[in-house]
Amino acid sequence: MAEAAVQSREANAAAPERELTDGFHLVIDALKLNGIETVYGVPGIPITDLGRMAQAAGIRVLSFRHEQNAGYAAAIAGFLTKKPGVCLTVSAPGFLNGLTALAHATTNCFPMILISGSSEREIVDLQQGDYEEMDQLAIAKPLCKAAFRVLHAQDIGIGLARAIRAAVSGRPGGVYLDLPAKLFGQAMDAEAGQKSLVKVIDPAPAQLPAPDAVKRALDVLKSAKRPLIILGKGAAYAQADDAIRAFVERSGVPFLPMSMAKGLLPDTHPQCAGAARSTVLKDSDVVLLIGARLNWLLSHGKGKAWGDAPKKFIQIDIEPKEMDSNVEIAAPVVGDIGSCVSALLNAMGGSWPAPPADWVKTVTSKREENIAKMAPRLMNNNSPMDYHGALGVLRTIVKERPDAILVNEGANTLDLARGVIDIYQPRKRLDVGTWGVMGIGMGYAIGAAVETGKPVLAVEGDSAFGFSGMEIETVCRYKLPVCVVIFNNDGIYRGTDVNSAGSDPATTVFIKGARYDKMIEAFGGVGVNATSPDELKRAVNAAMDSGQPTLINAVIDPAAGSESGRIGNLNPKSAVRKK
Ligand code: ADP
Ligand code: TPW
Ligand code: MG
Repeated sequence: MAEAAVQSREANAAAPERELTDGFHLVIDALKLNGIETVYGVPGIPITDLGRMAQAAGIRVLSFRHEQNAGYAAAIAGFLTKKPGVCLTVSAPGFLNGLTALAHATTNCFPMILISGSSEREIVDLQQGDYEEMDQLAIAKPLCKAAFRVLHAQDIGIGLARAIRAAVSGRPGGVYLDLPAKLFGQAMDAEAGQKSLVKVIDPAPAQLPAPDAVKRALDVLKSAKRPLIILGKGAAYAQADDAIRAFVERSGVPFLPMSMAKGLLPDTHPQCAGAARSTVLKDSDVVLLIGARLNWLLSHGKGKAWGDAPKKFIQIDIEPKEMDSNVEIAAPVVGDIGSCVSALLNAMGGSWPAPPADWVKTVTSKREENIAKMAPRLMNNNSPMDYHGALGVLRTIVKERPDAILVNEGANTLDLARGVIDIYQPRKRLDVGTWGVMGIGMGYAIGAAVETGKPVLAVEGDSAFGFSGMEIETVCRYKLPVCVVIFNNDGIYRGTDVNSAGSDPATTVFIKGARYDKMIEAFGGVGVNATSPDELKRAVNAAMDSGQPTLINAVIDPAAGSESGRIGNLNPKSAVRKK
């Protein structure tokens, strides 16, 4: 090795005019050429210097405390920007830590690239026990949209180009890029290296729907007596906000936003059916899905939640295989949402009939009734707080600060916040997504603050927060405007369970009266213990005004929640154990 280095130095000396580049620099140049300005990761062999050099070259490199959180930051960066979020990890264990986030990105249709360093191929393939040995490419493959490995410096440009295009084109998703340690030090002629880079042209080409499909969709919609539009997070991702709003308003049809589509049109919009969800699902006769899948979150488009009335579905999605995934789609419209919605708008022509007035009235009055029922509960000033008292305060704060981004996870903390806190602008609510995963909290908060520069309010169950809690050091280190509110009910779902068989605590309870606010003080952030809605309001407003990293321990009555929040029905029932 040393001999080879000496020889190559001598070769350089013999031809001093020949400038060299190497794998490190080519990766950085390729990222910059493609407008990737931020990388989320954890340093270590073999990518420590890559991070250093990337930072020196002007890329923002954010170092996390755990790769999963860096990966979640990259995933949400992809959702917010339509550019792949990049996560950089070390080999085997770091790679595996990042892989959960990559799978999450794929499942949620967010564009993301996980770049992992890896060990020597020759040793890995012969299973000779290299440092952090693992066949990472094989492991990543089933969990992402595409997986590539680059062995030669001259292929870095094309490798990254493929990764970018795979992540953002068609249905977006996660891509794995494997960079073995040896690649980084490989030298090549600088000019040839520069030429080998690829700037991806039109990475996510528009996909226009067929005119026939557009006509069929409008015919079905026009035939409806009780139409409904469901907006999903694909619609939020598409950034076709004006076209979507124009289409929904022109149609006059009640709309139901899925959780991360809230704010495309404000939740307070007169057509919003969010507070009449069960009524519109049950009683609608034609349902137009825009960037939403008929998965478990929509009860697979059938069964009790959808009632007995026969239904016709119209579906707009970029992924043709999504059609008929659960039920027959009467009018599939395949294309990108911006193009599809614009095509629908154009084809609607000058006069489009309003939906039947009795249906609109039914939906509106159900909505008003439910909102009125909820209102007094949101105004209570109980101490310790219940969920509604605490959320009533946060609802007002978000109303007053509609450009703040809300991150939300937990069970009761998630389900109740989703219903109570109105969202007014697109892509302002980020949550557990398709898997209902715990642990996205601090990664999403950091990614959102970094990518948008907007203040972030993270509303976290005490259990949910625990999955990523160490990243409050990261929040403080980068001085991000993140306010974390922990709904501390001493446990998972409730803090009241008792172990009847021994002295260990019950499986769902945590330390009583824990003071999470003290954690952030260790890192110079602001910690507040809030025992009433009034105290909570003061603390959150102060945090949002100052932009200082803040963690508020909101003391919630341990008896206030319910098992699994709103999805307790998904728990399997024991055949022998009586509850
Ligand atoms: P939700 O959970 O909000 O219901 P899903 O994640 O189930 O949303 O659905 C999102 C859908 O949006 C996916 O089927 C995906 O293929 C689709 N999608 C994502 N981006 C686009 C786009 N730009 N154009 C069309 N469809 C898209
Ligand atoms: C990666 C299972 C769903 S919700 C939840 C867990 C552990 C925590 C609920 O308690 P929390 O909220 O956050 O305190 P609250 O208000 O109801 O008390 N592991 C992963 N994902 C999931 N979804 C779980 C476990 C779960
Ligand atoms: Mg809890």
